Amino acid sequence: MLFVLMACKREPVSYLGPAYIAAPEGFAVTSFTGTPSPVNFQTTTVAFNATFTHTVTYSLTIVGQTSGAKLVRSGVANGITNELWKGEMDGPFFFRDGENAIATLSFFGTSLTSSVTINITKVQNYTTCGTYPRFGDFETPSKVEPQPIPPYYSAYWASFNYPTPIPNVTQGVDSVAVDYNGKPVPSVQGKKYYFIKGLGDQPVFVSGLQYFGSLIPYLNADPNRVWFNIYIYGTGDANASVDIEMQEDDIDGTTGGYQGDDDDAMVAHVTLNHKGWKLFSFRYNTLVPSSNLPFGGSGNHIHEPNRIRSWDIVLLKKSNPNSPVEVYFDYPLFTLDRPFKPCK
Ligand SMILES: [Ca+2]
Ligand SMILES: [Ca+2]
Repeated sequence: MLFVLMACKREPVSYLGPAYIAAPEGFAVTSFTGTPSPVNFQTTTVAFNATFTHTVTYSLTIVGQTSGAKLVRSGVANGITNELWKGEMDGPFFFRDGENAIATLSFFGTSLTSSVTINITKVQNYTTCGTYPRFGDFETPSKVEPQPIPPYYSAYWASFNYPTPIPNVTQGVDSVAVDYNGKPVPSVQGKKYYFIKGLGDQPVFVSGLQYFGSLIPYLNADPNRVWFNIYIYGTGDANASVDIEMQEDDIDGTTGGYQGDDDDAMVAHVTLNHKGWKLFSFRYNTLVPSSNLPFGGSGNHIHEPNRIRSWDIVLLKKSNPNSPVEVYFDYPLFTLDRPFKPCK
């Protein structure tokens, strides 16, 4: 086998630019494996190995058959040796527990492909990548949505439309929502996400959701090091926007906890004019103090991420008070020193 590969290397190949080598006539994949399958990414890693008859530009594309999650790696070689996959993905969509992922080798200059199937029993636990608001994957609706008996609110999440409903607003956990354009909203992580939609009863404000569980351990005190990340689905409607408000218990505050008229709410303004799911990441020092004096605009204006005690995501109508708006979001996570990227 070694002799054959070496002999083949001497064959003429088509160079189409410095990084592209097309497969010559007679090109073949002589082996391709991805092991182990099934795989539990919380305890192990998949290794891909393959041999080709010739050195060629190849791509290894892994696609989750339920999630649509995708990872692509490319190279120029006559095979791949212990190419490790820890379950990470390129785009916003996460791989899912229980799904099959098909890994396909494709090559420059030929339609030939070769595939193997990896069954994922468990995806990685990405909550270990940072400080994770409890139940922030929204996979357990009873831990997020108000309950029909006291204490009304869930343990960590409070809907602004409960217990007093806001007219013309619906919000909660979903997995099969359809947006105002008639398009199904796919799940980006796991099977569920949170949504807020409607016209509300005010010109700008529609509704919101608050996380008020303790962020334990408290976040790092350096606003240059702390990032907030969240996946948000947009429909391209520039009328739709959200304010993400981090509520601090300022160091000079007069009363314990966050007081809207005495402490900072540090805000990220996000216009939802993108389409589909997108990961947004904000460095904490880029957030701006709220301009709303009784609601976070009267603090010390010092970024104190270690003093965040709660945060809100608030849906707003940015330009047209008569047009209803919508937002879908999932997997908020605070990270240190870098934006969230599926980690090891
Ligand atoms: Ca989720
Ligand atoms: Ca402050």
